[in-house]
Amino acid sequence: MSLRKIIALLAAALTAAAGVAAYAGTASAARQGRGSVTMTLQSGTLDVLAAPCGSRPLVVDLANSDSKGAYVDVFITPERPLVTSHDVISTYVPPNDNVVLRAQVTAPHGSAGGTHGVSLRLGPRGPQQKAAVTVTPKPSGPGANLALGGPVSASSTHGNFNVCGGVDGNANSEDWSARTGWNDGTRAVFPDTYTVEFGGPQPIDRIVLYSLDSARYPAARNALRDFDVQVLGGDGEWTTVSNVRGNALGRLEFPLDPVVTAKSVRVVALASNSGDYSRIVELEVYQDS
Ligand SMILES: [Ca+2]
Repeated sequence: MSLRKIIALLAAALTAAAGVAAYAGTASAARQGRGSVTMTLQSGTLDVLAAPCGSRPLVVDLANSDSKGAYVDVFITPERPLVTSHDVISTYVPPNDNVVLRAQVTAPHGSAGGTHGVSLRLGPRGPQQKAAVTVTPKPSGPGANLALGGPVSASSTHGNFNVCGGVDGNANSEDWSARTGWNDGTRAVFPDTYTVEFGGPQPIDRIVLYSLDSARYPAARNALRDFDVQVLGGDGEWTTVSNVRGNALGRLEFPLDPVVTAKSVRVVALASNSGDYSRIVELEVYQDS
């Protein structure tokens, strides 16, 4: 945490203790025209997938043009079925500086497609902005990637990564630094598992695994080396559909013939080429027919 943030939190705590309305400074500054905090939505549109890993952040920039710091509240009101990570975000904006806020927008699994608004208001009576959020239902049926958006779980996840990274629809290893992958959290300890569920038995006929393979992090030194691909059948038993040993490729495809009915697919990582972590850029499970 930066010194500025620590000071801001301490100041916010003191203000709260003194019973001072957190937004008073801003509203009054705006009225008096001596500089104030302005709110800018970084993008007025957002696409979310109606799945556990399908949420996306609304990014709000608060800029203070005054020579005095200000405490502000941003009130966030989503239209149904949208859910936001916060109803209100309170923050200190230092003088002549800006603060970036993020509120995660989620459409619950099973939501219908459509466009819905999220309104953001600076202070209880301040200026309002609206973001348009387009909800896409989770794909199903022939040709669908059933893994997209999860739900997904892992034996562990490194603190710099998100378990959703392996089912976020981005299979490009060049985006690894943007956290589009899963990295386990137990260094040099194996096995590690990464599991995606389908919410019920589904016929599946192809699994595609993207392990880390970029110009900077080539597969021969970073991809999963030894791993098993397993499916969970309707009987609750895990079955291994492929044993991979000595892999040095970034992308591997596992056709299932005949078609398998599975509730879940998991990768059990036994060793990686780097020797430290298991890394999956994307796991895809297809229902082709
Ligand atoms: Ca990904």
